[in-house]
Amino acid sequence: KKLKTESLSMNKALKFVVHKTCNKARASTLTLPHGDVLTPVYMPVGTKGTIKGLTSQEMENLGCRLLLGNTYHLAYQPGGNYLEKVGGLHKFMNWKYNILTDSGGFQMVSLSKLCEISEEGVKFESPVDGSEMFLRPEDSVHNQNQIGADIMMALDDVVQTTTVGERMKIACERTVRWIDRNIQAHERKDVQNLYPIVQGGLDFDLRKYCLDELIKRDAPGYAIGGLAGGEDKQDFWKIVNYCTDHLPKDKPRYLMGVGYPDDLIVCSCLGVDQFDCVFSTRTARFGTAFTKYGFMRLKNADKEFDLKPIEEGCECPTCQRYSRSFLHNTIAKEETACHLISQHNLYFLLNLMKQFRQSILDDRMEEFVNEFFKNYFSHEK
Ligand code: PRF
Ligand code: ZN
Repeated sequence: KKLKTESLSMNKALKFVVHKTCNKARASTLTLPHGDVLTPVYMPVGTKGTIKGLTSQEMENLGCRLLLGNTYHLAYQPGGNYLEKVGGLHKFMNWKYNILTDSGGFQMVSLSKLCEISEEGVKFESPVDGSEMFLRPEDSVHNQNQIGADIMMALDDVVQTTTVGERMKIACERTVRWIDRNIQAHERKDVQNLYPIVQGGLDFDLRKYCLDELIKRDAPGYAIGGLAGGEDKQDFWKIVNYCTDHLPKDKPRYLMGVGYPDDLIVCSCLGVDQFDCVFSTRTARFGTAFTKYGFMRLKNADKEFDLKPIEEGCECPTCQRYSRSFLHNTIAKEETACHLISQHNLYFLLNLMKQFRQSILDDRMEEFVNEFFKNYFSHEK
């Protein structure tokens, strides 16, 4: 039976130019409808149309040119119809750069107790008011068309990474069956890009099957899903490496849900171009800051009278003005401290990717990576 697949790459909504490589790592420019994005890139997560605690203006000042929204949350609040009416999410949040929206697939894992999956789609029960939302691939794509994201994600069947056996196979095969429904439903191929998501857990044969099927659809870019869910690092790296070995070299690769500083470096070396994760801002709200010497717990007693910035030499707005002591003493009482630490952590990841990229362009990536790991696992503070 011949597959009736529509090509996704006929559009002009995405251009990807690789400027230079070092082994599998790439320094590229991803051109989207709302401007250029230099890759590898970390994409901050603003689930409901705001980055928790930061304004669009602050995100722009940090150098962010591509941020993430979530279809599931936006469909509830403020809703796809509403966003379409006001001219899309860009206008709604006054953001003139690019937006990527996740399909809602991940919520099958994060809200697994509140959802029911069938061949038709996924039924969610709202944790807020108990109301139901049915999300079929068609609904996810329609909502993302209304939101107006520059990059939309296909609805996939996501299961916990460490799942083995039949359920993992079903999820992988369903993700492949759903891809054509996602593509069919996409109404704005000339101005919005749809990325398929490679699933298959930790099983190389399932990954290969999924890769082959999705690559046939000739999409503008591809995501690697189903990782960062509690699996061993060794397994995680091998699957990332396997996927980047098989994905087209001339298209961007997005590793979903990965955002620890050391993982960004390793996976950029393995040829990943885009990352996202809520960890940087979530951990900031609990008082943990990223530094080149590893995580810093600002709540720890030794920070009480420590007048140094989070990281000496950091050029972020937080480190220009505030001390560890100030943050230590205000974390429990003030929203402000959470905002300031989030801002530092986002700057840290955006800047880390910028430095990594520059090291490729300057032919000194190996030195950069060596230096990063020497510091990151040292005992300094
Ligand atoms: N699929 C979708 N979103 C995701 C993931 C996925 O596999 C992950 C990886 N666990 C994070 N976000 N749709
Ligand atoms: Zn800083």
